[in-house]
Amino acid sequence: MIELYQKENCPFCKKVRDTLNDLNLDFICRISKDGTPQREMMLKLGGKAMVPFLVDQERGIMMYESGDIIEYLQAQYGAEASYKKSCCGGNCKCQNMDTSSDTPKVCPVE
Ligand SMILES: N[C@@H](CCC(=O)N[C@@H](CS)C(=O)NCC(=O)O)C(=O)O
Repeated sequence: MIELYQKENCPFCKKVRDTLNDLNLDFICRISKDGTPQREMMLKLGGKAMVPFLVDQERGIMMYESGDIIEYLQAQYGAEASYKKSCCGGNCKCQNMDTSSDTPKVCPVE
């Protein structure tokens, strides 16, 4: 699961949230306000008092900097998102997709 440590009114965080939404990625939104346990966890994991901070647990990735985060998300998940769009408009829960193929398989849930 992807976790985003963020603040609601932070423009850099909004850019990252928009990218996650564009890619149809589920994520856990952690509100990283001063004095919260989420903030403490972010400092423990990443060491910096800055948002956004992304944790991609499955891939063992932790990173700051919105530009780097967006680049990472697009490189890692962009092919999958465009495959889903070509398959069924991005609304299904396709599993085990072969994103290396240009020819979409038939969506298993449609
Ligand atoms: N270069 C960073 C800038 C991030 C940034 O300035 N974040 C502000 C919030 S908008 C911040 O973390 N301020 C300190 C804090 O909120 O703890 C990025 O693009 O992610």
